[in-house]
Amino acid sequence: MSTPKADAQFIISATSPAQFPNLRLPEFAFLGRSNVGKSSLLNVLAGVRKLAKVSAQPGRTQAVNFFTISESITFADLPGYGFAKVPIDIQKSWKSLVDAYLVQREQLVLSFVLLDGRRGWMDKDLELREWLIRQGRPFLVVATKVDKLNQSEMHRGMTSIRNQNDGSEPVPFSAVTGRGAREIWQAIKTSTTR
Ligand SMILES: Nc1nc2c(ncn2[C@@H]2O[C@H](COP(=O)(O)OP(=O)(O)OP(=O)(O)O)[C@@H](O)[C@H]2O)c(=O)[nH]1
Ligand SMILES: [Mg+2]
Repeated sequence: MSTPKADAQFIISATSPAQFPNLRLPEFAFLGRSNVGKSSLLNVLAGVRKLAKVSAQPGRTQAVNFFTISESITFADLPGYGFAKVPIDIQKSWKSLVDAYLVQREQLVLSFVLLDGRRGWMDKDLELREWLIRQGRPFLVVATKVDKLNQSEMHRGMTSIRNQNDGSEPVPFSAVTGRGAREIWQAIKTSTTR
């Protein structure tokens, strides 16, 4: 895993739990609102620009996309929530797919909960947080798009995110500058060698 850029592979776009692949590798999930930057983060970590599809149109991905990295871990790019224009029946199918994933997935070792650094926690994010805690699922909060924040906005944003996360520090991340990628890789390595 020392050269994560070397080998990132797309496995499957699963639209139902029956399609979740059984690769027996430690898995990391990317969760968060639509458009928050999940696919962009995954691409930066993998060192491949267009591995996971980044879209300007929110709410497009309604599947769980699986990738292997150097044949040693898997990444699961989950569909984003909270996009108001998505029809209610699709929002429901999203919920059942993500619920099934988070309940069943034995190989899931750590989830990344992504929050827009400018917005912090929104209602749906807090619901997800409660849900992960109730399920006993470990997670790390990542504040995205911090390249858009100046120093004082950054300070305010991180403080507010931390305060609503039992004092746990979020990782500031930018897909534009690459800031935070090292810390996130460190968290991945720590969870796989535990
Ligand atoms: N400035 C800036 N823009 C970003 C960053 N990360 C993502 N974006 C932009 O935000 C938009 C959404 O990014 P995605 O990575 O597709 O977001 P997503 O969370 O995967 O979205 P869904 O798949 O729809 O849930 C794209 O236009 C990205 O280029 C970042 O760190 N900085
Ligand atoms: Mg995406």
